[in-house]
Amino acid sequence: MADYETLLIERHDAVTLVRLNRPQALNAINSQVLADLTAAFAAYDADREQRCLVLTGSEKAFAAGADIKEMQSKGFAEVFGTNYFAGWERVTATRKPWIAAVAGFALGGGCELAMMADFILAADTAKFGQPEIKLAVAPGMGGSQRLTRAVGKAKAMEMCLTGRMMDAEEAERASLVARIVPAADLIADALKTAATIAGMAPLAALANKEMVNAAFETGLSMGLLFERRLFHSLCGTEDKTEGMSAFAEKRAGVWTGR
Ligand code: CO8
Repeated sequence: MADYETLLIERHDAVTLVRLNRPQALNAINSQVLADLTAAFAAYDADREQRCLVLTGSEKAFAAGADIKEMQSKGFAEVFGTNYFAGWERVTATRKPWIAAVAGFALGGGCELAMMADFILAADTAKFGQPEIKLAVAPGMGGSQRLTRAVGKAKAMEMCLTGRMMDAEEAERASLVARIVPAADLIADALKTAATIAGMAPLAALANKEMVNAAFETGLSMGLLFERRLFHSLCGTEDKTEGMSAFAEKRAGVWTGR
């Protein structure tokens, strides 16, 4: 397993656990974090043994934003000229499932990174926000788009314009997170949830992820067609034959990934 300057990686059978590890900066996301996450997610996607990934931070902070100290001296010419922080598509292009397990602060780029996940599990200590306006800037890693799609215009607009934080309960009510978990149980719960996903037929996991994501990218009729065609495709897999036989024979399916 590769070593990363800003990440700690553990393997739990078919689940990869990635911890952001810049405690001195509350896991603020700098260019090195982006490079490390890009490499770690590519390695996960390419590893046939790994079936689900959990991304987490510390008890105090998932990530308190993009690194303000890195951005402090950068002007327009530099950030526009270098397309600063433009590599996130390589993280969101991850084909296999991944979960963000959020405790403490998920602010600015931290909230935006969590929203890149397939879903968020929140500790009861989680706090979400897009406080960039207080720095006289705005979200830049997808927050204005993903937060609005997740919670709707009114709440997203209020969050972005006031910079206020949303606690875990409000985030669950607003459908930003899938579930709230007691902080002490967050990692165990996330690993268990990930193990459940890792136990599914691999091609079905890819297809389920692709079709739910299509709901954000397409209109309803194209989305429904895409879903049906992917369903049809899964009917060509060995695992579908096995899954339906196993159900009829009252036993657990054994997957080959074909
Ligand atoms: N960047 C750099 N350092 C940070 C950050 C950050 N985002 N957040 C915290 N730190 C550092 C602090 O400077 C401090 O370092 P030091 O000990 O050297 O002074 C250390 O982490 C601990 O932080 P605090 O002492 O402030 O801890 P508190 O518990 O008092 O406060 C808070 C916690 C409320 C989370 C506070 O740290 C805070 O407000 N942080 C900044 C939150 C923020 O504004 N985030 C948004 C940043 S902008 C952004 O994310 C833009 C994303 C899009 C970029 C796209 C480019 C194209």
